[in-house]
Amino acid sequence: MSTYGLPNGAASQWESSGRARFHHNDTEGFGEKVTNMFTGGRKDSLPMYKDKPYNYSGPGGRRHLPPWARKKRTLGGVLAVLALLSWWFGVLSPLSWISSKSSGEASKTQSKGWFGGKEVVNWDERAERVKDAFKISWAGYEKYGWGYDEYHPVTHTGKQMTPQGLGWIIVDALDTMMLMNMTTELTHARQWVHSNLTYDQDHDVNTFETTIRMLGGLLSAHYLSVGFPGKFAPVQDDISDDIYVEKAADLADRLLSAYETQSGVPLASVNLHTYKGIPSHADAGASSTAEATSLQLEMKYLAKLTGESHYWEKAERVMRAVDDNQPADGLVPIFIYADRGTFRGDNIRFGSRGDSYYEYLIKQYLQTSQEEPVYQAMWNESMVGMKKHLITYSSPNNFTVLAERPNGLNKDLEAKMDHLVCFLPGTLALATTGGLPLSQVQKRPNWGEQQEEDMELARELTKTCMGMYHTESGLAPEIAHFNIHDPPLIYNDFKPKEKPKSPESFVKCKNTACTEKEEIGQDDYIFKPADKHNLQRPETVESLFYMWRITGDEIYRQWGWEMFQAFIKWTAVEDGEGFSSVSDVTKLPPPMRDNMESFWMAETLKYFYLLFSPNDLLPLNDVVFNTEAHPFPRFQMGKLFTTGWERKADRKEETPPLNDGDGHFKIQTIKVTHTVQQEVVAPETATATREVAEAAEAVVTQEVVA
Ligand code: DMJ
Repeated sequence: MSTYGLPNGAASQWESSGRARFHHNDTEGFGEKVTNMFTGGRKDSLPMYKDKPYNYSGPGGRRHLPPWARKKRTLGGVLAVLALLSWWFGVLSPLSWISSKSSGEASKTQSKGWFGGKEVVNWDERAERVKDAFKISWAGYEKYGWGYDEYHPVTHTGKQMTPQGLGWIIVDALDTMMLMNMTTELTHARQWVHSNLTYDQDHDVNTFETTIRMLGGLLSAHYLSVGFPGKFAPVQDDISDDIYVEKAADLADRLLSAYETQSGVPLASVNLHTYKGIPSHADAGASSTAEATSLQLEMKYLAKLTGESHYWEKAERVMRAVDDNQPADGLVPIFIYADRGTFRGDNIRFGSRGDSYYEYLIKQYLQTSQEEPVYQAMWNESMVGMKKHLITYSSPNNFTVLAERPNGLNKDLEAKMDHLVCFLPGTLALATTGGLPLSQVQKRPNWGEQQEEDMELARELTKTCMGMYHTESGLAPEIAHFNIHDPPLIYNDFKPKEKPKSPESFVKCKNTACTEKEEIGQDDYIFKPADKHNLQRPETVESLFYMWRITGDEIYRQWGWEMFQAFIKWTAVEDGEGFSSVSDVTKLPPPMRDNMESFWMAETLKYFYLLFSPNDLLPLNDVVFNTEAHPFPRFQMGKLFTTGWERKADRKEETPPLNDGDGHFKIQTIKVTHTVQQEVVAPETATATREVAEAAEAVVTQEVVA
């Protein structure tokens, strides 16, 4: 088989994507700690497939150890963590020679310190600290969990999700290793993919998760290795250059069986061996809307690489099925029936099960070099809908909140933000500028008030997401509930320059000399007990990355550094050999959950690294990142591909009235500002409904959510 080539029209973009500072091979250091590097995958457990190890509490976590072991490990752990932290922050600093060597003047910037002072920051050095965190995470996994799909860094155990494992952690991390130029580690991973990875396994897997992580991981590994020969961690071995795309095509063929439904909307799961789609066991068999509509970037890039149009057509058909429902104001309910292609329920949100539907609208438009305006139109509609129905403001500090309508657009607003929502501000900035620097696009004739407004909204939402990190540990919880004005203030009810604004900073001085400070924003939200965990999710640093690249405002890098330090400080496991998700960000130290999500290395550390690296490492206008942070090239459709569908001609252009037909729970938005409105909800109905909503929510937070 010949090497799969570059997509037409992408070559010049790739040539422009220079990365001059990464030349050396990375052979020293952490790799040497690994003792069982080539032992192969262990196959001793066959747990049920779980698309995310969301509620894993693990056998034998810290608290389950016998007292003698606990003591010994605690002492060892404390020493290890002390050593790690002091090394990290430069007290012992065996890495200080790296920083003194690598601190080129060009990478140093003068930033405004938190209280106005000047601070010289070496961002290259900070990117190296992220690489160190990746190396530690990878080395721990290599040593104790090699080949397993789940890794528990406290107990040093692993689990497979299918009999022989799916390469969940290895495949998801390939492109991060390439970007970080980690040749030794990549060589090992590539060998494993070549010798151990098979998708011919008689087991159900989640269609979406397997697409975004495995298919996405293989495709971006192909892109970075074949698209930039010799540039990103070049590996010398006898394995074919086509290794990644061949595995990707085999996997995609198996996944496509999920799309064999009457409507074309994919089923939630698929058996990889029998090529059989399987409906969700919950939600009356309906698929999650975000899951069904976040497969297109992967299938379309594969179609482009292989010239096989059926990948394209199957993925695209889903978009038509969704749009045929003519969702009001472009906002979609979070479930969709795969057989009929109709929505289930009215729950509208940009959090779990809604999120990447919106993300993939604008990214599909960008992926095919803006040749498919239908997706931009759908994105634009959804942004209009978001501003009209979902954007509100917290009380007392007017942080901008992207809320939910759990019972439909005509019903009450719930001011809840999943961490997952925090992808949106960065994506909004990307959509507004196409990924080009703001200073450049502002000079264009088509730039105007609307675009300025959207950038301002992106800034405010990023600040809200960053505000969620202002906890005891500096880590955000999974979900925050905001206190909002009563009645809610709604974005669209304010003129562009009169929209409520959050405070300039998260702290304020309590005296003129500013010797005493106070945090702002703590009264604006609460965390419910079931939502206080942190899964090492990437969405906020993802937005910081886009906001930095686009606006050039260094505050986003500074916030990223603060966040990164909190991750290092509180998620490092006791023996210093890895990082774990934690179960309560308000406790110090936050208790460990003993799980390292694959997106920690695939997404979170990748976005930190990109945030602190020079901007020519994967220029935003050359690539699109899939929802698992795997970069794909933008390309032209060429002769082989076309948008094979049109929106219904009889589209309803109107938006629904803001009442539910039977009088109660009408949402009254207010005009301009601060006019006191009357209570429009009968109190007893409101209380009852809130109780039901809270009960439902308690169930929801126990589920595995994307
Ligand atoms: C990732 O798998 C993807 O980013 C997905 O879109 C949402 N959930 C996780 C990260 O939080």
